[in-house]
Amino acid sequence: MSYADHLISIKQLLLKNNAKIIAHYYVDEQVQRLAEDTGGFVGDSLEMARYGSKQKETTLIVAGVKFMGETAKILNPDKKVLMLDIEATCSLDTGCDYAEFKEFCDTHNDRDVVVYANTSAKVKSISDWVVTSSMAVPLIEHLTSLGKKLIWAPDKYLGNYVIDTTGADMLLWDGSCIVHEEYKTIELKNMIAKHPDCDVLVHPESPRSIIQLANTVGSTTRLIEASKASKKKYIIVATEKGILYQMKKFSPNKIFLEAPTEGEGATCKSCGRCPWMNLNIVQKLLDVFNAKTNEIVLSRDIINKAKKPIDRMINFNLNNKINRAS
Ligand code: CIZ
Repeated sequence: MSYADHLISIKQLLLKNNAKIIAHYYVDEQVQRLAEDTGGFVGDSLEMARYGSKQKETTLIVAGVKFMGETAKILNPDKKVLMLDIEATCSLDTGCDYAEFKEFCDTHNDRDVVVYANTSAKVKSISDWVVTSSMAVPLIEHLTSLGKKLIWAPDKYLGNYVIDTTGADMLLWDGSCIVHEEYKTIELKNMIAKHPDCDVLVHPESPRSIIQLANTVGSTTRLIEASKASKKKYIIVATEKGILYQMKKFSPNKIFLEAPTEGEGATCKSCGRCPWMNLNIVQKLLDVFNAKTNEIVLSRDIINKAKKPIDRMINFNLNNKINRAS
């Protein structure tokens, strides 16, 4: 089937089922295009959640990973939320088990609990704050100015970046993203040396030695903005390569290079591609309404508890007018 045929079929299915597609920057390029061309949305997890809440359609199709579907459900409990693939998860989410995390929090109950959006609804339900990478630094600065001691979970690299930037007193959970953890420092230095006329854009889920080589460190939205603003010919990108679709769309004349994941210490995970984001393929957009097993189901209790720290995040963002591109 051609792209045009897919587009016609998917538009009809969406109309018939009163549905809209909400996709993440990290999914397959064709899926992002189909979301855009059917009047849906592509963005980071915070924007996806916000956008979903404003739609009149009764069904949201989430092309991304499970925590994004759960956040969409928490903010839209009366809508049906369908994942393109219910097995699509995230190593940060699976690496932060609810029972173990609860024990950790109970042991340090003098600390406020801040969790990254990349966690399960259950983990969010026992947290004080949810953050995305776009607002981690300003929120932690704010909490630190109030004299708060914190627990941070699950990404230790993002946690360390926040501590380096804000000086916060945070206990870190030992989690990591299997994609960002794989970037290789010596190989990145070599790539920069080969392309001196370059900007280096790095997501803060990367190790500190990679972050130290960046011109810009930030969320997916921030990195896309930085790629647009860059005056350089070469842009080296250290984040999931699905994002390159958006970057190339806005800057067709720039040359984008994927930060190296091969080299000393590389494993079969080192491909710069998230295996779970990669489950979001076009065929599943055609099958999504018949799949039966891909609906996000959460109890009212979890929805009510997890909504509190998510609402706090959204309100903090609004009150502090954090730039969408930060
Ligand atoms: O929050 C998100 O969407 C993720 C996973 C990354 C980012 O930086 O936007």
